[in-house]
Amino acid sequence: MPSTFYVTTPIYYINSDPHIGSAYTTIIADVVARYKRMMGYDTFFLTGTDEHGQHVLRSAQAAKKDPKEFSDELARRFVNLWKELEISNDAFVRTTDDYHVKTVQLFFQKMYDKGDIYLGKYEGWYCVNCETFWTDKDLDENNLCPTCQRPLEHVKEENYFFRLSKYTEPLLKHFREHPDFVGPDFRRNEMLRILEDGLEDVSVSRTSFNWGVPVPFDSKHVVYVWFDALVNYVSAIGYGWDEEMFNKYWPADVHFIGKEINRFHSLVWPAMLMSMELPLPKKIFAHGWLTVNGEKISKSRGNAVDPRVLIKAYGIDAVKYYLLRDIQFGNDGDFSEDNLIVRINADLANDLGNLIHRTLSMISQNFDSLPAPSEVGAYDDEIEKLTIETIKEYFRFMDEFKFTEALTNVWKLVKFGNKYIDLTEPWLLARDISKKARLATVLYNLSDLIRNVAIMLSPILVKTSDNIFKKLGQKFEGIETLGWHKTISGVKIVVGEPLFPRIDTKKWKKVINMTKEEAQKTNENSQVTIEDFSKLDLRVARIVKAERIPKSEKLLRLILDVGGEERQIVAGIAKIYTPESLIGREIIIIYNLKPTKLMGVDSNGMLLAAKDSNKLRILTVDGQIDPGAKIS
Ligand code: ME8
Repeated sequence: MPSTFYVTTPIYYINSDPHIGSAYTTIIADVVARYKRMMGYDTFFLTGTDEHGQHVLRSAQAAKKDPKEFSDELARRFVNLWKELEISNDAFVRTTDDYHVKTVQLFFQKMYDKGDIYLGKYEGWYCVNCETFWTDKDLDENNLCPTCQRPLEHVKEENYFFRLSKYTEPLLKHFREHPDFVGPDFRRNEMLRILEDGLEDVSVSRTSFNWGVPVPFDSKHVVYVWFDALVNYVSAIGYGWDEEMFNKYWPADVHFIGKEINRFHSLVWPAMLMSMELPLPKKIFAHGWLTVNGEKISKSRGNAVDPRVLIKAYGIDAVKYYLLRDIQFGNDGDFSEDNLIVRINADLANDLGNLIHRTLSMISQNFDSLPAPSEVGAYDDEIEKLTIETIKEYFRFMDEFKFTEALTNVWKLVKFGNKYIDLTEPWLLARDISKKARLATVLYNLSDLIRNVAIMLSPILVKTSDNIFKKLGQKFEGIETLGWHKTISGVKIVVGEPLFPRIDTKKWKKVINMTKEEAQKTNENSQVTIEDFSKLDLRVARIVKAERIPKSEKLLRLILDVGGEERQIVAGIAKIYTPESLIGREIIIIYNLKPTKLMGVDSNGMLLAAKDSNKLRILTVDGQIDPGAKIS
């Protein structure tokens, strides 16, 4: 049986825009999922959106939208963001999905039948923003929500209650028997303290509104949004609808969450699972909170940074590297744009970028292909030993979610690579033909170090690692190839451009607090020159024939007249345009795009279309113009 690994993020409330804080947890979970896949685990990575409850309902009402329509629109933002951030989730759960709703009802019914849910009256405080009940003893003199510091509402409702108190002792026992159940240790200790005080029963239904999962046996009630949300971790992997999948992945190996929702995950959720007689997750890891440039992330401060702005300006790999390297996972941390730039210049451009560029340049100047090792010499033992040690330490740190340490350790090797160049002086070896064999070994050793670094970085710097492999003419053939002297020699290498250009801090405008559009316009990195633009040959084309491509919902085959020349292109617009509606229309195409095949059909060019969050429209010209006309 292959081993499985199941990792989750919190499911995010749809009514706040995703920011660098929500992206942080998802990026971490993605790194872990990629690492586990690389290690050969059959990995399942889940994220999603939390769409029920009073807060979402009120936001929908404020936007004058039906809550389901509102949710559909906003959930898409998360789906799209994760795509842009190259998040490799295997599923995306929405709490409005049918299978999820049914599973929540199954939980509620079973727990009720067992006597763990009973009808009662709730009177106390409620934070609509955090969807959390609070009692007087939780509050200080300001009567604000202890988590988000917003005003609370007084609630008096008939509610169903979950007999959480019954699970105090079983939970204490579980915590004692599984010291690693909650991480980091100081978060486990916080939970233990709450447990030692004894748990009180909690409200698990609401009656004052109806945007939620209906309680199966009492239509006046909807299930409390947190009860509903926590069930996502099992509903998404088949509980109640695909037993085989559920048994394959449950219990989860790790739930990654922020510290403010630890109580729900480490106390309420395990108690619900105990009530359902299901195994508990192996680990809950509650990380700290990020601030941005020293301030709490909030819309009103304007620092709820859209992660897209950052990746546009700095690149996804650099942002990820910075987050994992500079912020000690588990503790609170600050996202500082200055420090991000320092990391890019020092670690990525200088240490890693230079090592690779120097090595590849010397190979291309002195050999036709990547040379095989030949004559051994001084410092070879050292580079081998350090590579092997680094790999060992890397596994240890990654397995413990110690990303800062894992990267610091890899960088020790990167720095040693540069030092090895200084010590072995390959530029001197290159001057003397009798030293060619030694030069071959030095450059092979460096290539091998770089290849090992690329493998270790691959769960984090996905694109960069892929690029390094291409530059070295290598293919990643599995984790067994992580080790000394497993680089294939005799292959063509590609020097190309350095991987990370240095940021000139004198000219650079920082992007935090900018909108996506401003950021795009401001920095040279994301600007194109007129020469760049002139590489594109854009032309007007008239559609003369259009038809659906069999077995494809999205694709149309279009025959175009481009100034007397007939062209065929394939366009993904079948869901929006019928073939008939397109005949005779004048569209804009990229004329000099490399031809490709889509669903086996040749496509020679691409039409341009504009897209917002839910519409797509083809670009046309303002009035009649001859097909073939150039766009400039
Ligand atoms: O709580 N720093 O959703 P949510 C680090 N729907 N992480 C942060 C952060 C910050 N400043 N801000 C947000 C909910 N996060 C519930 C969860 S799960 C069954 C239901 C991350 O949209 C962090 O992971 O408020 C935090 O726990 C989560 O976003 C809260 O997301």
